[in-house]
Amino acid sequence: MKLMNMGLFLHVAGFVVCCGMMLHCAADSKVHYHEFHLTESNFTRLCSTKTMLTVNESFPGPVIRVRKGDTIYVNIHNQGSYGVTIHWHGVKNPRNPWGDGPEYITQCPIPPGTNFTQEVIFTTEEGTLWWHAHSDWTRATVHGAIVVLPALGTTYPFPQPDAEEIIVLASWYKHDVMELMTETLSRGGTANLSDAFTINGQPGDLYPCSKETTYRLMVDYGKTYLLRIVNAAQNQDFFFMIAEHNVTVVGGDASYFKPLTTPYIMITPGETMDVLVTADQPLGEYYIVATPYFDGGADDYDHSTATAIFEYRGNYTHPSTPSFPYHIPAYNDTVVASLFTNQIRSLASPEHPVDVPLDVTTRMYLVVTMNMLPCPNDSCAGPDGYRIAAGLNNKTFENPKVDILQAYYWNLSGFYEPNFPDQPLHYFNFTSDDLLSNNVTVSDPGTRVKVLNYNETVEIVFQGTDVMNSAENHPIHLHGYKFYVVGRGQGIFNNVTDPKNYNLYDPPELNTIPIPKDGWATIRFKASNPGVWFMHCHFDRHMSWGMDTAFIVKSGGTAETSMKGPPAYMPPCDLESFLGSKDSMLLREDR
Ligand SMILES: [Cu+2]
Repeated sequence: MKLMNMGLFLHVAGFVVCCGMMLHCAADSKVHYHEFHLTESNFTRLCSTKTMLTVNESFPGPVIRVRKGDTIYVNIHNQGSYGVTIHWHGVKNPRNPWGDGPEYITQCPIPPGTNFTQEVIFTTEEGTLWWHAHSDWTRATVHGAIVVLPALGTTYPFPQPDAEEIIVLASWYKHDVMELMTETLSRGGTANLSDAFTINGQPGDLYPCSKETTYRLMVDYGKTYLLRIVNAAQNQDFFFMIAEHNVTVVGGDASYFKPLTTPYIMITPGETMDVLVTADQPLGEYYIVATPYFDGGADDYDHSTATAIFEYRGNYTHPSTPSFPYHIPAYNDTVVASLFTNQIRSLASPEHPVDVPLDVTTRMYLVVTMNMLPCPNDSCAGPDGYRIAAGLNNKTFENPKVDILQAYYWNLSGFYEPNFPDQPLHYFNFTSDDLLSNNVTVSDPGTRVKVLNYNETVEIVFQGTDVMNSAENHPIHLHGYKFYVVGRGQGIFNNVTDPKNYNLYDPPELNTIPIPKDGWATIRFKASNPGVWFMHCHFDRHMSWGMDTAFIVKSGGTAETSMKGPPAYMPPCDLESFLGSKDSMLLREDR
């Protein structure tokens, strides 16, 4: 088996940092090397033990720490029993989609018993990001935080906190997640619910057999802590609160925000949030809670709540039960959830300016739907024996057999079609509650991508719908970019009146945005990162059901504006896929 090629290391030796348009990084940027060993090992939660895949036997996985502008090389050794890929969530990785990781988009899975080194290039990101498996539903157990500190010689745009803490929120399943997925997708019905949520790997006091291991954040009175919160849950938005303490949100998705002080945050899968909390309450123990925000109607959700403890050091009588937040929003309070999301603003300061595209050259209107697809003999577990699907503009994305990036780079035909539509074929009352007829519910499966010229300025309006009575928030995530969220609202987007209220002054710059239930959101970005970049709902079940597409961003005609070439070794795609293809360049064992 061919392993790492030395050419890559030679390449590293001659590495020249490319800082894009940002200053102050070239001189101090560093290159770091990491080894990720993916292995199956035993973990016990909720009184039951299971074997699960993790990186370096930790859950959550190891933390990657870099400074702004650094580059990392991560050698991923797959010692598990199925193919896996790793994605660097929120890292733009300019010109280098080869290191991005979503399976069948930028690479084929890393086969068991082999390794693959990814180059991950940090540029403008500063704050908290995360990495996770991007193959099937493996990310349930394969994920960890990325801390991007300010470049040397620069500081946070807020007072230096006394200490920092990473808080990773996740889902826990008693059963093997890959088996659950296989079963869900073969039945074609709804997905199994998680059995618990976790904070830094622990469910907390409200679950059986969990009290002894509840995560404790030890604090000193008077000190301020920076919490780097990651929502790594499979399918769940959370309200996150600390009893009797407000938090001040100062950043998210590795961007800075205007400080926003609030008793709660709503965080959606894929998002990160950096919040400050000052230990200014009477010495005691206070619950940290991550409790579901669920605004859907069609499927159920895990009603449980994860807790950790915000515990003051010092001499005092410890309570038998920590103080619990008494104003948790109702689980389905869309108003409160949107109120929070809509208040987030970019810092928009001289040190952290915004650069919102003003002249839009490509406009897309993407209707976000749950769908269904016919099933042989109507034998599936969805409505009328159909299988549950999902889509954008009624197109249900299907993974190709060879990843889109290699198919594009090597000019292999037959793996994708460059005809993803900019608009829905039919306009209808998207938020009506009677959208059950087959002409709106049945989608059109395929592997369709949208091709963009270099530096096009793109505006996408995402329109939430109630097709199949399945309106709910959808966290849409775009790889390879950060985008500005210039507008967000309820109901059907009005292309005359709503743009008048766009925020072009200080919109947040994010990589994941919750599209409100029965509402819309508008993003803008400049297509200045050539490559192949996935865009999908960050609820894993919706991603697997096809609420996805990919962008091919063409190169700009010069070396600096062109996609890099592939690394010397990429994980091989399934041999069968190449039958009939004369081009064997992908099977580059001999190169
Ligand atoms: Cu979704």
